[in-house]
This record gives sequence, C-alpha cells and structure tokens, in this order.
Amino acid sequence: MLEALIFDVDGTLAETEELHRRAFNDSFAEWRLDWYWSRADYTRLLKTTGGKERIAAHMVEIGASGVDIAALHRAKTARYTALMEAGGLDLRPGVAALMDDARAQGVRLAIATTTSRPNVEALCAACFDAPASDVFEVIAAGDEVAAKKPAPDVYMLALERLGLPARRCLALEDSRNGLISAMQAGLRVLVTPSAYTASEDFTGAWRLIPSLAETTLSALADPAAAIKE
Ligand code: XBP
Ligand code: MG
Repeated sequence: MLEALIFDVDGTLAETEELHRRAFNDSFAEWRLDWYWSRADYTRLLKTTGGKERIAAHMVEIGASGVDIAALHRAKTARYTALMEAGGLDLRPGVAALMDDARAQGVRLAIATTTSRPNVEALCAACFDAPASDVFEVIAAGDEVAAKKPAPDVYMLALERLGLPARRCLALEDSRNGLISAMQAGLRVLVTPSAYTASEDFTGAWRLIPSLAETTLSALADPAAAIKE
C-alpha cells in the first residue's frame, strides 16, 4: 500500500539547476571572484551535492583559498530565491497532476532535498503560490543532515518525520546521487532524468521514465506494475 511520495526538488520538481548555476555565477561576479561555471563545469561540479560543498570542491580544483564559503553561499541563495521569485520557471511535466492525484487519494507528500530550505520556499511560492508547508506535509532539506546525498540521511529524516517504513513510500529522483541516497534508505526509486543528469547511471532504479507525465498514481501504487525501461 503506497502511503507517501517523497520528492527530490532540484531536477525532479522543476529544472532548477540553470537558475542555480546563474545564481552561483552572479554571486562570484558580485564577490569579484574570477570564477565562472560553464554548463560543462557545472555538469562535473553537480556530482558534489550541496552548494557549499560544490564551492569547496571548485576551490580544491583551482587551488583557491581564503573565501568565506558560508557567506558566499548565503549570497548565492539570496540571488537564487530572487531569480525564482521573478517567475518563469514551471514544474516538470506530470508533477502537478501526480501531486493532485496523491492528495485526492490520501497519499501523503514529502520532500527530501539537498538544497537549502529558502530555495524550497521560493519554489513553492513560485510554482504552487503557497508556503512549502502547505504543499508538502514533511520537508527534509539542506543542512538538516550532516551527510548529504548520496548518503541516505535526508531520506531517513523524511521517513522519520512521516512515521512510515520505507516499504510504504516511493522516492522520486532525477540524479544518481539521489537514487543512491534513497536506495540506501530502503526506498523504491522512480527516476525521471533531468537536463543535467541525462547521461548518469541509474542502475537500481525501480522505474526509469522520461517524465512523470508518463505514469499515474495507480501505476506507482502497484509495485507489480513496475517495468524496467
Ligand atoms: C540538488 C543539489 C543542491 C542544488 C543547489 O539538490 O545538490 O546543492 O544543486 O542548492 P536536490 P544549494 O537534492 O534537490 O537534487 O546551493 O542550496 O545546495
Ligand atoms: Mg535532484
């Protein structure tokens, strides 16, 4: 019996990473750092989850030091939320319909994300015109866990807050890091690859489909209906 859907945010609910990349680059310029992350750079750097961890990984790559990463990341988050509030970003196909179905059928909705909570609030305001806590019953995000994806911590936190066993839930992800995190938490994982993760290895996914528009809640609720793409 499927009792809850646990959504990843970036790349799963919406194609947000180009907005993140712009917020990073605009912050680097504001801080007069001669750093610029191209799409190719960002594809590589996205393997490191978490914005602060990603900046640190970049600094190791280029041998940089002496940057207050937490302060720079706060500036980036302020820019990201402003870009999100400016509008123009839609949910990925099928996301709103699946969430509406889940609400109608009494299937609970949760978030398990590496991104920062203000970013979840900004996305919910922009895409649902509501505070995040009105859209998702449970939210596990960003620095609430010490070990970010692919560690299972954020999915374990979401399960704990839901008070449900993994077998009654389904994780929805776009990235290999997210797939590994959710699998290690004991969850079945439905993967819808995003623009930045299309070439990743999704071995172990319960289902792999182009978007959530390709499925229905009843198909997700019946494990026997699972088909490996
Ligand atoms: C994707 C991430 C995040 C975002 C940037 O999170 O790894 O780090 O790229 O957001 P998700 P922050 O688990 O939702 O796919 O700068 O706030 O980390
Ligand atoms: Mg993601």
